[in-house]
Amino acid sequence: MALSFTTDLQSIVPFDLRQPERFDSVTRADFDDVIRRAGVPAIITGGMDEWSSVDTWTSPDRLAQLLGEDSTVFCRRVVQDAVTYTEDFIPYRFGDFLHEVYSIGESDHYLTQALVFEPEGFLRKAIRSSFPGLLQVLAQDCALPPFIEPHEFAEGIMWMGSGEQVTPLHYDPAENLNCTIMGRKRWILFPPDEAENLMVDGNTGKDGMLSNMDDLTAGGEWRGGPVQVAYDIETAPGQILYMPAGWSHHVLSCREPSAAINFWFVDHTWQTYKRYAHWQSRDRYGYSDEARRKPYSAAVFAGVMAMRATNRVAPRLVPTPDLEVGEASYERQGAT
Ligand SMILES: O=C(O)CCC(=O)C(=O)O
Repeated sequence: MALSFTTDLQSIVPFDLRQPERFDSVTRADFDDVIRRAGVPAIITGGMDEWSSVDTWTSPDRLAQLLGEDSTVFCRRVVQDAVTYTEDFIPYRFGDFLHEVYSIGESDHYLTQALVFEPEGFLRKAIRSSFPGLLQVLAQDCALPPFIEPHEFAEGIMWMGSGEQVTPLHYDPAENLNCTIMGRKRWILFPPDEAENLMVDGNTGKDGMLSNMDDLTAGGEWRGGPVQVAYDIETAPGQILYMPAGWSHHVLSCREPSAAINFWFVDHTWQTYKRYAHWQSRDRYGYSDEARRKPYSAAVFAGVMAMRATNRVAPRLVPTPDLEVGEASYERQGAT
């Protein structure tokens, strides 16, 4: 059974699928004290009021004007029944991509991980070397959500596709604010301590990759372990999905063009690192190892706090040359 945007997942799985709490007009204090502290996914509205892209990117004209049709962007090859996540970033002419997305409504390419918002300080240098392209010019139609500050995020990157893209079940080590500009997406989310229940076929869960939702629901039955907590969330333009660190997510784009920018964070609380460590401290079979968890989370927490302090006191510590639109400093071409 292939999980599609319209699959009635609740009729297949033996656990309740939850809906996120929704927040409007979030202040800095609300974000830290209520949303982040709760440690579960949430939908935030009102945080993208400054984004003209929500209105203007519904047609390709503005994007073509900003980036230029002859610019090169880097795309991931779309695999419908994606079993695993493959970062085969393919250089592609932006004008051709726009035509596929808006006019044909079908494309084998998924523009992912294009850096639009850069962090401050030395992180800037680190981020530059690991991302496939710089589309910073697009930032002028978007904005940092008002409840975060430039030194807090690691990167703000773009995702754009013609519809029906799949990003298979995986987790990321940082908190995430995923801001939808165009199109709807469905997110199936599980907290870090469910990771063992999502691994089938000998998958260890290392490097953030877990089983695929299609495998987990093959034959119309749940094939994973005894899951207690899962969310089934739909995002729409103007909405921001907050996802805590380490949450496994399987993402399906609806059958319409989609664009989003997500912000990953480096500015965390001790709670976040305890969660992060939950899935990092695994034994070689992929099972969570309680004894390694505490020292591991303490070490990661100390490391990130040091990085954050350095980033604050020494902004621009390592000067980075400005790049042109679409120019890449990315060195992992062909990597998976
Ligand atoms: O939108 C997608 O296809 C995937 C997004 C994602 O994995 C993320 O924001 O972490």
